[in-house]
Amino acid sequence: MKSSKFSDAFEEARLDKGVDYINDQDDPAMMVLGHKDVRKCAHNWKTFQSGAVPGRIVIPSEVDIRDVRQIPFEVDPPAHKSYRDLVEPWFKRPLEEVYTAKLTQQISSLLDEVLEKDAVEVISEFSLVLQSRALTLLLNIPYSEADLWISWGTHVFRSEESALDADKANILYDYIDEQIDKAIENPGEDLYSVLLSSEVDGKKLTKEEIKGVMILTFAGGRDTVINAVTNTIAYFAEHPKSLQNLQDNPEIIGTAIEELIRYFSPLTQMGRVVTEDTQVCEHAAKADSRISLCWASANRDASVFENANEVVLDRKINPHVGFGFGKHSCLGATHARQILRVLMTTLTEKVDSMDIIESVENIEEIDKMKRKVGFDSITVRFNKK
Ligand code: EMZ
Repeated sequence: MKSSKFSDAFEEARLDKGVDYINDQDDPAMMVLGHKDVRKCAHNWKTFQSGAVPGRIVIPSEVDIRDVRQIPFEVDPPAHKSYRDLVEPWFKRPLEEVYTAKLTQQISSLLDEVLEKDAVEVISEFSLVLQSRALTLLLNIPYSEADLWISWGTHVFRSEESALDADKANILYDYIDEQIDKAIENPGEDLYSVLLSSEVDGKKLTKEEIKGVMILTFAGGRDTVINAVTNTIAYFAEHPKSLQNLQDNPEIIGTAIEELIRYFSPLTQMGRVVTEDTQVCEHAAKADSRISLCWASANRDASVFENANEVVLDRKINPHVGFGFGKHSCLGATHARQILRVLMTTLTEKVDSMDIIESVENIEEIDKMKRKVGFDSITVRFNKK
């Protein structure tokens, strides 16, 4: 089977009941699987809240490794809007010309590096490096800071030993505390300083709130972006004609980005906590229980997507939920899309073909749920034009 094939792990349950149940650290969740139901529940923030105990809406739950609330991710309206309005313009900067030019320069020189090697382990030598360097642009801090983040590995909360590693999480929390203190002493034009000088509803943000925004920025776009980049490389390695197609028809790059996000669904699901006894497609959901909005399942719903299990790079209508849906849709989506756009463009310019030498799949496993999200390792030869 092709390395870049990602099958639909949820089809049977979606067609059969529309939901499925998983246990996660004794805090079970009812997974909502159909596209329409996922969007309906995401829209209904009153009944399905994000502002529960910090970490509880994440699956696997992070309540044991985190007590800082991620902002605006774990806040409900109306406070959510004030925070979101504050950070939104900053997270739209990736659309600016200077930002794109810097990102292009970063990705282009990284590709030049891997093109000189015989074989490249894509995650450690390419995607992790790319994500970390690009994050310096999003934070507007010196490029050299990326080296430290690269040393942290793919996931800021997960390690080889544990899916939820409190010691590892503490490295990030201490680092962010330090950076906030540095910015207080010596303000600059970086995200920390911008947040320190901002007000929400007439009040200065507290250090705790700033930490909440920063943890989200570091954690939310880490493994998700790394997987999206790695999976994109795997896809074009195995579909050279598609790479050629992008080169001949660069106008399809926009739809190609959306299609690859739909197909890979870098984030499988996100939870919500139920605030009152209710029903989700005729299944009871009790107050204070958890549901999950399963983006990966909704993105393969055949009643919405024709040939849902195929990658159709020029798919015209693509209401995917790969970046979530509703008020909490991904804050980092502009940055992520721009990374994929620059990556694809640069690949078409510099790379003739790519050969996968070996790959080990990364299967996300929670209770009985098993889903391929990317690779644990994938070695590729990049061939120059
Ligand atoms: C949280 C989450 C946000 C969570 C969009 O998703 O991403 C996960 O990778 C983190 O572990 O804390 O930020």
